[in-house]
Amino acid sequence: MKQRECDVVIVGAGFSGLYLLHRLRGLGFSVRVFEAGAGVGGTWYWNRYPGARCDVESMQYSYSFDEALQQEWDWSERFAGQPEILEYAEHVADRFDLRRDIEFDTTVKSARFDDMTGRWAIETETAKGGEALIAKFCIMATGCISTAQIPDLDGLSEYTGGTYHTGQWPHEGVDFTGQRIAVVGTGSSGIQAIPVLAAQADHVTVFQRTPNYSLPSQNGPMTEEYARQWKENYPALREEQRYTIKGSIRDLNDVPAYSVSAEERQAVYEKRWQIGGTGFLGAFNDLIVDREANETAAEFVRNKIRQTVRNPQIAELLAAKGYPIATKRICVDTGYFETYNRNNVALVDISETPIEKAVPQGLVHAGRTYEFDSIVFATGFDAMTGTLFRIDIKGREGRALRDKWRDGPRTYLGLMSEGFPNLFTITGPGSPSVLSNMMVSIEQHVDWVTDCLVDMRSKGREVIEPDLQAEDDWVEHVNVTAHKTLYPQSASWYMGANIPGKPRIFMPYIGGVGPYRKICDAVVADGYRGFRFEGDAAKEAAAD
Ligand code: FAD
Ligand code: N01
Repeated sequence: MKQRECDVVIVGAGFSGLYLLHRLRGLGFSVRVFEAGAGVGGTWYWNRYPGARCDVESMQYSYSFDEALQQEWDWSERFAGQPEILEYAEHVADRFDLRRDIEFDTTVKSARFDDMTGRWAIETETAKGGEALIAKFCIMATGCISTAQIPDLDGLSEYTGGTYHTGQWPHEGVDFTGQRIAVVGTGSSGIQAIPVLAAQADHVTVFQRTPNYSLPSQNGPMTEEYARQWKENYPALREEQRYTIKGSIRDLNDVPAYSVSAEERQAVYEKRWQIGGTGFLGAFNDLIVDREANETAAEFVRNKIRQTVRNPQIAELLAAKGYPIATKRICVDTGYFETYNRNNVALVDISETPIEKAVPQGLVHAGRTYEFDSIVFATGFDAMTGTLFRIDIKGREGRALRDKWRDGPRTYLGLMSEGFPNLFTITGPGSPSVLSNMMVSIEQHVDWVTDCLVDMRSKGREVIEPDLQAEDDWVEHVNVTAHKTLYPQSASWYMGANIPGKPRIFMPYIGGVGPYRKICDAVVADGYRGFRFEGDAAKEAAAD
């Protein structure tokens, strides 16, 4: 294997990797990006299932780092669909000439820290072989929900029809016309895909393990006026976004649910329902901390389902119960519940009895064999840690990341883990990441990391690593903060509950995007409190 060297290796060319490359290259670092896919865009490259769409408004789910970019790009809808977001990622890659430093169809298999040299040895794999590369810094821009999860069903390899996962959708699309199809899973992906699949296929059978709360997007074409309002005020609005709790500007009603009458509460929910999107959850300020308050929102959504779905038994099966609304990732849909009024859609409740097995002609559940031409798995991802664990990451003294994180991820600020010097994670566990508008969280992490690398270079510092105590304190803080909310009460992928055997730990940081940013900034202002450095002491003294 030939060996090259560079300052920074970035793994992943989604929105995190692209912005990292742009910033670091502009600052004079030598950078290589490795991307398993054949193109840029990450999530939006892989998740091409019909109906895939963003649920953060387009004007907010976009980069803020370049004023000309945000002025020149026009979004066609209030909530952009996957093809348009992918087009945007491709535009960014071309506009900033990023592709020349990205190696596509290249999977990073291992990253090992060499204690003697203080460098990372990275090994890649391609169809033609692989390569070893030495880098001072390694940045995992590998995404939080990028490793698709297909259930380990007995007999699946003998099934003779087509099988698809929403997160690994064929680029050429799939024509389901005239087919009987199964959809397994009713999370955000399933809920987006089912109405579109039902319009195309002959028949759709949905296998539902847990019903989900879903809000209507009320999506529509972007109006010129709305886009203009944003574009004229982008700098101020972007700054405001950065200090919000969710990374999005939403109308938050800062009063508790029970501070108003039942009628008024209904009216508040109804108004937000009609506006559409996740703004519904801003109806009252205690919905994620007070179970009774939460129940008022949950029951409102259930009643909407009961009003929409004609068959009362199906409506009751679809109405989520037993866990608070928003504690599993809230879904946003276009005509999801209405789809169950179609003659060609059936719902199978598998909450009590799991799918037994696959057979050559379909799936067996509760003793009945269902025949399908295709099965669509909308069964989610091994989130937050799964993608990192698929890379053989070894830190000081050969310690494996998967061993260190055996009982749950351990990071300082979601940025680094003790024992793994010069290894950063963008939107890693322990940061707001998946609880936020991720564009805002991505930009904040990329800026923090690149500023850190510039600071180290100016001071002659070679190695950065968090202190164990700082990390332990942060892990504790992340945990305590989560348990002040209702989130840990549901079996969500935030808790690792969708993967058999995964530790049940609330992985993202729920303290909010703005407060978290302030913490990260204060750490820097305090001389990178909680981190230690190795390097050129003389140069450092001169720089200070
Ligand atoms: P990703 O986009 O996941 O990119 C990571 C890249 O790393 C991938 O291309 C992957 O191939 C590559 N990679 C991973 N491991 C390796 C390896 N070992 N070697 C080489 N390459 C590797 N967020 C929101 O804020 N709002 C939304 O509405 C929203 N909608 C979503 C809808 C879907 C269907 C999904 C799945 C996610 C959604 N998200 C949303 C989250 C979304 O993942 C982020 O918004 C954002 O796109 C993440 O960008 P990223 O670059 O950090 O990661
Ligand atoms: O995955 P999920 P997803 N047998 O894990 C079921 C983002 N996203 O791809 O709830 C039967 O949410 C599982 O059941 P249960 C967003 O962050 C955003 O839909 O575990 N069923 C569940 O119903 C989202 O949260 C958008 O009981 C099984 C479903 O499969 C994240 O990506 C759109 C099963 C998986 O739901 C992941 O969403 C799409 C089994 N063995 C995605 N295993 C937006 O609109 C799992 N399930 C922004």
